[in-house]
Amino acid sequence: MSITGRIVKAISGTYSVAPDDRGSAVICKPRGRMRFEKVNPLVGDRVRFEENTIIELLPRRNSFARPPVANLDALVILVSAVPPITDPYVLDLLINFCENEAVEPIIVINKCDIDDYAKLYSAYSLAGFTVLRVSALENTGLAELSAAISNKTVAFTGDSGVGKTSLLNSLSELKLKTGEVSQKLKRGRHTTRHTELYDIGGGTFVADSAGFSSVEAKIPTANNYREFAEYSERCRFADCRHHKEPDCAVQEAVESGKLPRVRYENYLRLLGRVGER
Ligand SMILES: Nc1nc2c(ncn2[C@@H]2O[C@H](COP(=O)(O)OP(=O)(O)OP(=O)(O)O)[C@@H](O)[C@H]2O)c(=O)[nH]1
Ligand SMILES: [Mg+2]
Ligand SMILES: [Zn+2]
Repeated sequence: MSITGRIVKAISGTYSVAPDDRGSAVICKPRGRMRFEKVNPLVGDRVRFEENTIIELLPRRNSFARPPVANLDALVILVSAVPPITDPYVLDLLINFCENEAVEPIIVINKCDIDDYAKLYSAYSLAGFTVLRVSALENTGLAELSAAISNKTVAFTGDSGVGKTSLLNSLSELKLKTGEVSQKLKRGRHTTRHTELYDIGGGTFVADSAGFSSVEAKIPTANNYREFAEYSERCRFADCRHHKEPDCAVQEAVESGKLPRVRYENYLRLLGRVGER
């Protein structure tokens, strides 16, 4: 007899499934036909399984390639002004993935004990995003973050070394392995190597996964700049791309400081890339 559950861990084609009846997790492989159909189960996927075989993937609300997770309530994007310094363009790519999947991004500036990334904080707050400041090292800002993710299933994402696992440890009783940031390369060492969903209490589940050093894999669409909407209706042309068109209310808002310039510059860069496809 088959039962339903949720995938909580994925390591090279083997999955741990937590049954809905709250029994302990069961190690499963997808059944042969699913592999044949190239269905790729993800952490967070709801499945039907029988003994040690996943027999059906239930419909998803949303899914991501980076990190490889499904059915999120929010995506927590970690950034840092300390190596590995987050390029706002990478942040915008991740935000665009969220907009495509209608998942709310929560931007978290980590390592604020050293630098609180004031420029990024003001630009993304101005754009209307939730931006929180924390230090996983000194345990500051954790109450606000806990409140923002309370009772939700979320994933932490961001460059290797930005402090995803450290932050998860700080928010919970977990003692997961963390890694150093290479002084020479100013990059993390890819310490976390698989994706796993952790129950941190209060109905909150957090997926930790391998960090990345590039997200160029799939270019999202450029029309996802939510803060442009209230201005773009006043552009002279209904199909204004806010680039070289005259009487563009978006460009005027950027010039007058009502819209953050960094977002606009990333928008133009993305517009160019999308056009290349
Ligand atoms: N100063 C400071 N260092 C931090 C903070 N959070 C994490 N670190 C350090 O950053 C390094 C990387 O932390 P990890 O938690 O392993 O980073 P990660 O994002 O999980 O990295 P991957 O698993 O490789 O993707 C460690 O040396 C941490 O001690 C912080 O708030 N302040
Ligand atoms: Mg990690
Ligand atoms: Zn315009």
